[in-house]
Amino acid sequence: MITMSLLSFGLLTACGEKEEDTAVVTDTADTEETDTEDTSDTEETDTEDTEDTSDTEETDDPSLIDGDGDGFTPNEGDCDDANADINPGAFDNPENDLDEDCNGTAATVTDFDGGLINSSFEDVGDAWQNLGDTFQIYSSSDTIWGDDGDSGETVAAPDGDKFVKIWPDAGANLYGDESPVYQEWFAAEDNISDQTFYISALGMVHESSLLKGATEAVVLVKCFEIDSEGTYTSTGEGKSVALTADSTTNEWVHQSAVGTCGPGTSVVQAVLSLQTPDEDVDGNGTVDAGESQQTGNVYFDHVMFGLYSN
Ligand SMILES: [Ca+2]
Ligand SMILES: [Ca+2]
Ligand SMILES: [Ca+2]
Ligand SMILES: [Ca+2]
Repeated sequence: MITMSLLSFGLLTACGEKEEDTAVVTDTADTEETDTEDTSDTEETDTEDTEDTSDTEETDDPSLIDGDGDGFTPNEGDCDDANADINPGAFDNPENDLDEDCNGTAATVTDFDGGLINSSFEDVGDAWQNLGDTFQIYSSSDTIWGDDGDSGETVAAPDGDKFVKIWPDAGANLYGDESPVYQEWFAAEDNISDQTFYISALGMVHESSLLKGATEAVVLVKCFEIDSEGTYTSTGEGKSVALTADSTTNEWVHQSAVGTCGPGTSVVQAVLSLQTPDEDVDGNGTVDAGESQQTGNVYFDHVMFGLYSN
C-alpha cells in the first residue's frame, strides 16, 4: 500500500510538475504575447521599412531588372536582357546583322565612291601602298614561318593562299613607331568629312615573329586635312584593340575599329600597322630616344573597309 501511495504520489507529483511545466509554457506564451505585442510595434516600423525596400521588390518588374548584368535594364534600353553583349553601350558590329547597341538599326558597312575594299590579298596588286619596303605579300605559301623560315612553326592562311606581312623598315615610320601599309582615298566633293569609317581584319603576331613586349599589330582608320603645302593634319582616327607580342596566340584574330572623320577631311586611310614601343634594344639598361625594335613582323588578311552606318 505504501508503495502504491508512493507511486500515486509520484505520479501525482509528476503530473503536478507537468502541469507546472505547462503552466510555465503558458506563462511564456503570455510573455510571448507581450513580446509579440511589443515587437509588433517594431514590426510595424519594419513594415514601413519593408515598404521602403518594397520599392526594390517592385523591381520584380522585368523591365526594371538588369537580367544579364550588362549594366542596363530593359527600361534603360537593353533590347536583349538575356545577352550581355547587347546593350545601349555596346559597339554595333556591322558584320553580323545584329543591332547590338539597341538603337533600332543593325549597323552596316557600305561602299562610298568605290572606296569599299574587302581584301583577302589574293589580288593585292597596287591597291595597297607601302611606305618604304615595309610589307610583303606571301603568294606561294599558305603557311607562316619565322623570318628565316626555319622556326618549324607554321600557321595556315585563313583561306586562299595570300596574306600581307608587315615589318619595320628604316625610314618607313611615317607615324612615329608605326610601320604601316594603307589604302588611301581622297575626298570627292565633301564625301569624307563627318563620315564614320570602319575597318576590320584578321591579324596575327606569330610566336616566331621575333617581336617582344607591347609590340602591336593594329588596324586603323586615319583621317586628314591636307593644306596647300601638302601637310597632313589629323581630323580623326580609330584604332583597333591591339594584338600584342605578349599575347601571341598563333591564331588569326579578328580586330576592328571605327573612326569618324571631322570637318575639312580630304583624305581617309585604311591602315594595317605594326607598332613598336620604345625598347632597350642595345641592352645598356636605358631606353634611349628613338630606340625601338627594328625586327619582327605581323600578318593581316581579310580586310574590310568602308562607310559605317548605324
Ligand atoms: Ca541588361
Ligand atoms: Ca543585354
Ligand atoms: Ca551588329
Ligand atoms: Ca545599331
